[in-house]
Amino acid sequence: MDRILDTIDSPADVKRLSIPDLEKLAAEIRQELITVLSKTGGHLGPNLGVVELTIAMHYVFNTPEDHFLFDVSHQAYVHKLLTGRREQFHTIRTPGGLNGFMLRSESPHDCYGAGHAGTALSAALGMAVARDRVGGTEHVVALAGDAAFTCGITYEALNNIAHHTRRMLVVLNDNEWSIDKNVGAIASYLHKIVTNPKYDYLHDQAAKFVEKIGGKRALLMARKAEEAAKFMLWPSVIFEELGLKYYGPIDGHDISTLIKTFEFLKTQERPVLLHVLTQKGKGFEPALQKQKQFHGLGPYDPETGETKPLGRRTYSEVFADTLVKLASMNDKVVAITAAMPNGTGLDRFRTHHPKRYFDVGIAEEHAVLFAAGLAVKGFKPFCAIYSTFLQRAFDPVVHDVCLQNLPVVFCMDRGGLSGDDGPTHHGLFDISYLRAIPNLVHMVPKDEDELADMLFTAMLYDGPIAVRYPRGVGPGTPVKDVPKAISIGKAELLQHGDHDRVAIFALGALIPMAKEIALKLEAQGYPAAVINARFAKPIDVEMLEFYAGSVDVILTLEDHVLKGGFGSAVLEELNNLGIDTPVVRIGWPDQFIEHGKPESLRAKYGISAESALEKVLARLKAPAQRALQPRL
Ligand SMILES: Cc1ncc(C[n+]2csc(CCOP(=O)(O)OP(=O)(O)O)c2C)c(N)n1
Repeated sequence: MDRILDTIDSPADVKRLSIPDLEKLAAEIRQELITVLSKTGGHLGPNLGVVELTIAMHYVFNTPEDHFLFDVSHQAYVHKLLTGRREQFHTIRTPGGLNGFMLRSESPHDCYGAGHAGTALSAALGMAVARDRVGGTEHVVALAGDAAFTCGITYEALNNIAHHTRRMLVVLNDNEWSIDKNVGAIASYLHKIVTNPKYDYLHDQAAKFVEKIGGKRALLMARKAEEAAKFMLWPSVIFEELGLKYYGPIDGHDISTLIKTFEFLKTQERPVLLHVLTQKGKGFEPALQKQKQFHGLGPYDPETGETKPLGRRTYSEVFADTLVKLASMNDKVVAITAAMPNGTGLDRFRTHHPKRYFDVGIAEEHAVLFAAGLAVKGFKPFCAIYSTFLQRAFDPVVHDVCLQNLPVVFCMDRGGLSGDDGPTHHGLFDISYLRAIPNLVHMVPKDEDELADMLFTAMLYDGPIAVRYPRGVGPGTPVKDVPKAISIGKAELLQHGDHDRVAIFALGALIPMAKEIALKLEAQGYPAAVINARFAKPIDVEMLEFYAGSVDVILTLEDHVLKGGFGSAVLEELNNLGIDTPVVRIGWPDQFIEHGKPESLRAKYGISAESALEKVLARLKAPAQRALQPRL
């Protein structure tokens, strides 16, 4: 049977459809999402929840002239399907294919890219103010989930909106879920609105009204709608007090009501917030049953929703299991997550130590400040925040934790390339941004067992300390029952000979690559030592000095940008020592890396044994260009 979806090449095609056809389109989009994502993986639950909402937005507004901003933008797949990307949709999140988030370079309909939460309202306000300045007529619509309202910056925007623009629409997509169940006072507050017995009455009135005016001319409708809006309006203190007219809550799966409501709101000359209720995972039973998993996942069976087990424990799981153990040893240990209990593994910790577990919402700055306060009072907070999201808390890390030398542990999951999520989620900057901060120690484990040792070391250490570990599974090294402490700033010599010509200092996940390079160098007559650097700060200066004085080339390997990274730290130390042994650095170049499979991205950008070998051999074979300088 012909699909309506196959006739949608742009939002103009959506506008031509009748309500029954729009409903049919919604069902087809759901099926498309379930089928395609079963192969590519992705944010299925959030997108199943916004199908009708996105259709209605495109029915009423006109992108790209009007602007849609989706908070995080993990729920923008439907928008992609309706804005000329239907034929490429099967490539989503695959190498060279569509990105899983909004991307300005991907389409004129993506006016604003995102991947981190809480950005939509502020950016939308900027666009609305810019429009007002030049007398534009376009609409700016920011769609944000209920969890975005746990982000501080969302309130920083709300604090400004009414003062700076008369026309902007905020759509609060309330499904009561973040990735886990949404938490905190705001979540309870929204829940109170939608469960208030008065709501049913108001909703009925609104629905009746919308029914009555259906089909009348737009102007008349707008005027009547204004009247009827009294019924829809819920005197919600928080948004109204902040100067936004509040409407709702309305059923986010009722296309007809959504369209009529947007048509009315479009006429409003004031900032408004529309509260829409949706169901995350709607239309796919496994996604409704397993909300957390289906927020975002890899490939699954499109019939049953079953996923393939990974076989080994992930780094996140090893982290969480170790922390459970440490908390049993030390009653000062507490764990903090910023809305990522599942992703960080801390849901396991919550099961064992519920009173020592804190989910603070999508609030990384607050998480770090909260940890600082706990540390002041003698607790040992382990702050589990992905490398990419800790960027948001840079100032509290500097100003509150490190400046006061507080014993907070930063556990940075997804340190390194994140793969198919792409540039918003790669954790490629943390060594650079943390290495510059006095007092902070930065560690990188080579395997699961060393991660456990590093967490134990962090528990004992009386100061700020960070550990980064990669996404997914590690090499499968068994974890000892009892972890051991590692000396701060001491590297581990993994293999060496009597006449090494090269010293390879590698960090974390790149140790196997270091061993492969050493084998290849050996085969060409250049024996090489392999060092597990362990620390990006402080680096093992003694080991570095020893090898710099005896080998011809030093090679550094890191899953991190070269600028300011581990290799840069090595160069700085050599410079301090007055040693000019040539250094070949392998790491990510000075550009944002697209999404893709880690192996192919590494090959493309030269983070490979072959590329390292070529560069090292070129150095070894080049005529000596250096004279050893006396030590200063
Ligand atoms: C700064 C930041 N922290 C954490 C995340 C991880 N994250 C992605 S989506 C999400 C939950 C979003 O929930 P909500 O906004 O309610 O949208 P829904 O998925 O429920 O539609 C979180 C915590 C992020 N993207 N950005």
